[in-house]
Parts: sequence; C-alpha cells; structure tokens
Amino acid sequence: MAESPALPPASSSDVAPPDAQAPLAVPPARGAWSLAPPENASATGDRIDALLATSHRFDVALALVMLGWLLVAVVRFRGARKVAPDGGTRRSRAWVLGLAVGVFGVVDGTLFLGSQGYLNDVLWNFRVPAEDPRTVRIEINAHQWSWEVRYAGTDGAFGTRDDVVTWNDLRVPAGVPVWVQLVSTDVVHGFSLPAFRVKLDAIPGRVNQTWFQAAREGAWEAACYQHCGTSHYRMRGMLTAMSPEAYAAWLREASLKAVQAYDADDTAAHWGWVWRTP
Ligand SMILES: [Cu+2]
Repeated sequence: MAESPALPPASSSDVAPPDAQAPLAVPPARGAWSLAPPENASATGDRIDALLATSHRFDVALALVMLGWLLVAVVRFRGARKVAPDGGTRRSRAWVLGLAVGVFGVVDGTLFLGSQGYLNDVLWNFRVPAEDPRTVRIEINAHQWSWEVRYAGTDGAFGTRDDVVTWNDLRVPAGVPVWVQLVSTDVVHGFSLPAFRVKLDAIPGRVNQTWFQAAREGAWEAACYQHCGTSHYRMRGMLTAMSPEAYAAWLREASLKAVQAYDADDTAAHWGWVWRTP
C-alpha cells in the first residue's frame, strides 16, 4: 500500500460522467422512523448485526438498572434530611470501584472480543478472496461527486484496452467474493454499502481495500457516508448483484464495447493500477 495509485489529473473530476446523474432504480426507502438496520444482503453481515444487537441489549439493561436505582433513591430517600456529602467508607468505595470495573469488563470486553473476531475472521481476512478463484476484483476511484468503477474486462488484467468503466453503477455476481480497492481523486470520501455493512474511506494517495460477498441477487444503494462537499448527496450509486452467468455475459459485452471505444489519448480514463495484493 506504500505506492500511490496512478490518479488522473485533477481536472478530470470536472468532466461530468456520462450517466452519473441519470435517475437510478433505487428500491423504495424504508420508513424514516425505523430503528432497524437496513436489509442485510451480505453473506457475513449477520455477524455485525449480532454485535450491534448485543450492544443494544447492554444499553437497555444498563439504562434499566440506572433508571431503577434513580427511582428507588427518589422514593426511598424522599424528604430525607440534608446531610453533608462524605467520601464513603473504604468498603463502599471498593464496592463502587469493583462494580464499575466489572460492568466495564463485561460490556466493553464482550464488544471488543466480538469486534476483534469479526475483523480477524472476515474484514481483514483477505485470504478468503485471495484463495477463491471466482473472486471478482474491482477498482473504485471516488470523485467529487461520483464513483468511477473499473473492472479488469475479459482479459483479467487492469490497465488494458478492455477495462470496463462504469459510473455510480457497481455490478457484481452474487455468492462470490468481491474484492474492492479504493482510491480518491480529490477529497476524502466514504465508500459505503449499507446493505452489506461495508464502510471504507477513500483517501487521495492511498489504496484502501475491503471485500464482501452478496448473499443473493438484487439491487442496493451505494453511498458516500462523509460530507465531501456541496454535492455530496449526488454520490448515490447502485450495486447490482446478478447471477454469475448474467454477470459474465454483462462483462463480456461491456468489455467488447470498451475495446471499440478505447482512446489512448484520453488520459483521464487511464487511472487504473496493476492489481496489488497486500
Ligand atoms: Cu463523497
């Protein structure tokens, strides 16, 4: 990750992508008042959801204990004579300290170990996409304000004439690991696939990476989760998970068109890099 990716000249972000502002077939939004996380479309998203649910259970339990104690104290000591505060006895202080450390250890320890397990098993476990021959590799370049997505095309190599480039339109096969390497042309952006529990910063001069696997076919939103300028809201893309056959057919056709439309002088189009493994 030490090298900087080959980024296009800054002016290329001024060139409006052909279809970046075209209306997207976004599925209807859920109710604004829903507290539930978005639909989980990822093969591993249930681990994040379970961790979140555990965290919420702790929140509820601790809030109940504190509110309960508050209520007991208000009722029990109602009208009590005012006494000067004191520091308590050694014994009472030890009790409070022990309780605080115990609650902290159980709550934060559980969440820490759960997060660590998810990171090691899934998020940082790049052996999964590296060892799966079906893995699809995608390079994403974030702009103010759109996502430019590059596929290696039928030859499987990046930076060649048959590279497929799309704007705000991610296509992946369902049931297959998708390995993403992400850069930014201009400012810091936040690449986010809410239905896949994916969030990753796009930082100029850095290649960040993540991977995910669509559990089924469908279409979900891709968004920028960091306010990156006045038109931040326009960085709305779609991720479409297709059957592996449909994906292969789409890539073949798009690859063919890319070769026909290839322009060696269009320097802004040549921002891809040779795929690098960590
Ligand atoms: Cu952004």
